[in-house]
Amino acid sequence: MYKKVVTGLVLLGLLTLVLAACGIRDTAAGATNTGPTVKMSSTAFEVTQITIKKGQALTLVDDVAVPHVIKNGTWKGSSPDVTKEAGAPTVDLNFNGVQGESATTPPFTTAGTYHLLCTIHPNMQLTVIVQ
Ligand SMILES: [Cu+2]
Repeated sequence: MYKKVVTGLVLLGLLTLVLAACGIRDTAAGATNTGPTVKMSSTAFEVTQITIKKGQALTLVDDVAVPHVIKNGTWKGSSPDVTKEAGAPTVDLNFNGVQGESATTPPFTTAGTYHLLCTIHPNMQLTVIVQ
């Protein structure tokens, strides 16, 4: 009887160690490939320009219940020009008007200056400087 209880406690201890080790590994994996976050209001990005490091991605968060369609390009007057610069990742993110919705671009792997726009809202654009 005593032996069974001791064996049970030892097994429980081992299980705890294994679970703790897994928890640590999960946290480390989740920390990779992060980059800054830019929020969006109903018709604009919260900043007009952001600087990131080579290899980082950009996470966009819709702060309001308004849809946005984010692509490579700039507004030319009242027309969206969705030309993608050389070296830029292809960005094509759809926000469906759900407050708090977020989406992440592919990583920016080449240093340079790039432009993103929202095809719905005139002059809603963001300059991304990759260093
Ligand atoms: Cu928009």
